[in-house]
Amino acid sequence: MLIAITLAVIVLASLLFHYINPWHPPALASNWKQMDDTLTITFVITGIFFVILNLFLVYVIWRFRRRGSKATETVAYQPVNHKLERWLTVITTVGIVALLAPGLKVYADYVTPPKDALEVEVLGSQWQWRYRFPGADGQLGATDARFVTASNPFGLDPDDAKGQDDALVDASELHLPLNQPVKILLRAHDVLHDFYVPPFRARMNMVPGLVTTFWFTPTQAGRFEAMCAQLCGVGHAAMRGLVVVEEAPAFQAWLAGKPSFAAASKPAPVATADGGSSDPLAMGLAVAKAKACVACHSADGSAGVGPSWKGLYGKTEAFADGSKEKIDDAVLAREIREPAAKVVQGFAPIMPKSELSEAEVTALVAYIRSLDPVKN
Ligand SMILES: [Cu+2]
Repeated sequence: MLIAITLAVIVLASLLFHYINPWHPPALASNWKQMDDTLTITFVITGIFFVILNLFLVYVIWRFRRRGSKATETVAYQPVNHKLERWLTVITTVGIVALLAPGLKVYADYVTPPKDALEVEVLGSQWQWRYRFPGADGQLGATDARFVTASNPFGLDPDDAKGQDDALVDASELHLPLNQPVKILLRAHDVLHDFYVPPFRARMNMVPGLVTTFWFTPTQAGRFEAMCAQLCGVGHAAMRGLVVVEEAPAFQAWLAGKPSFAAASKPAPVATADGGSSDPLAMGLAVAKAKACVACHSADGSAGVGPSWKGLYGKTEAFADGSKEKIDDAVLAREIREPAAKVVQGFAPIMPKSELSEAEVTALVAYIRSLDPVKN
């Protein structure tokens, strides 16, 4: 009887929780209301069966409980009941079809973009986002893993004419035009990632060696957080991006400020996320953001995957090999260039090597030094 009461309480509590719980998905900001509808269908069907089956069990436990110490009822032995089996088969089939069919239909729509969709490539790597738009020719250039270098993170084929005008966004912020269908092409450098913007109800795994795709139309202007939805390593939680949906003219103005592949591959002074700045501190901060250093190193002393930069400069730091060093320009520059050479004690040797130019290293070191005005 205790089991029957417990089951009844679980059913009641589940229903109650559903109606009063404070967690709801964020407001829909894309065309994919079908995603919500599919979830609702699944939820309603499984919810109805959950309630019916559990209450049936409660009834059976109560109805056929043992009465008194000398129970006389005998149990009927009925190994086969074709009629019941037929009914269960039919009901289960209908239930499974109702659960699966809407999802198949929506998925087919989800990977079939309209013809006028704007193509955008999203490139994931540990632990940052990059984006690429086709240039005036409307076509993305060919890529290959063998072309990937620090100065060509997208791995664009230097000999492909179509790629020369591709606009490259070497930062985590992506802008998209409002009410324009967008075809997202996803690639990953290293491990599985997953580009996910919850209000768009759209996401897809990014698989090294493959290009995966989906489409959506942003229907609300605003700023939406993008996150990686595959556990992709120790910096996973910091793998965040931003999608800014705005009117077409504002989007075009933003896109016009992004360098083409041809321009980016010319030996330029310094390519920074803010489009180039002569202020070394601003440049250092821009480098820190563009190279995703800030994903692991905080500037305010809060704990992160790597040592915080606040108070780091001038400090005597212990290293995993047992040595101690005072953090100065030379040590910082070495750590940036060869992160695996010496690792600060208490931290995992996981910092990826990102080849920065001399000017970028100098700017980054100046920025880190500036975070400690006392010792500066
Ligand atoms: Cu990731």
